[in-house]
Amino acid sequence: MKRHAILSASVMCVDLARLGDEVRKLEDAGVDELHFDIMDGRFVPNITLGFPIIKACRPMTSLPLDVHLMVTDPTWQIPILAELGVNSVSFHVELPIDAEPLLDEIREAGMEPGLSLNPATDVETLRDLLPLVDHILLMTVNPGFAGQKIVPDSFRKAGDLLRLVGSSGREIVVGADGNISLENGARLAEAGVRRFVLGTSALFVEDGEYRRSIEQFRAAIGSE
Ligand code: S6P
Ligand code: MG
Repeated sequence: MKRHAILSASVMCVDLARLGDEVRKLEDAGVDELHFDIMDGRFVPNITLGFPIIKACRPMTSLPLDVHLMVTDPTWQIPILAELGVNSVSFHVELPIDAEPLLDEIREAGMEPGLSLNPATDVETLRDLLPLVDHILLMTVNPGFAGQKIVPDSFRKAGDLLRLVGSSGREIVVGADGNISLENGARLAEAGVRRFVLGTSALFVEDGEYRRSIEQFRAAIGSE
């Protein structure tokens, strides 16, 4: 039976000068949620989106808003994200912080808690935290920039991660982020990935036909 994959549009790839039009176009095209990359120039060597962009988007759409925090100190951001109407949040498991209370705080604030994992990080680092998360974001490129090439080991790693999640007995959505093209998406879907962050590889392509891109992507990964 075909399952519905969650297609998440990466807002850092839209034409920010036309933010309102872009968000409406993405919703009409059938994306399932919007993905916001928040960076601090320290955890990754770049700075992209921030709170004002999320605030501007919230009243424009009923789509869920997912925030991917690539920052060294996510702790103070959680109440702000909740206030902005964000639906799900992930922060990086590599951070030298106590993840448990932060995951609890995200849930208590009414958002779905998640963890993100860099390409070099072993999936085993997630094991003890699985009871506390609703979703995991597997980075298939080193975070910081759109338009990179997938780290080839990502396919093996996706399989390992899906097996680890399966052993937890919990319903945890595994997503992938970075160079999610039709071909890479299809291979990751086969491994069991269910959420795909779409950027310049499959959605923000030259013709700007978002609806067609979404249909093509769903067909490539066998999503209803
Ligand atoms: C990268 C960020 C991502 C990108 C997305 C771009 O650090 O977390 O969400 O926006 O990966 O996609 P693409 O297809 O250009 O790699
Ligand atoms: Mg991201």
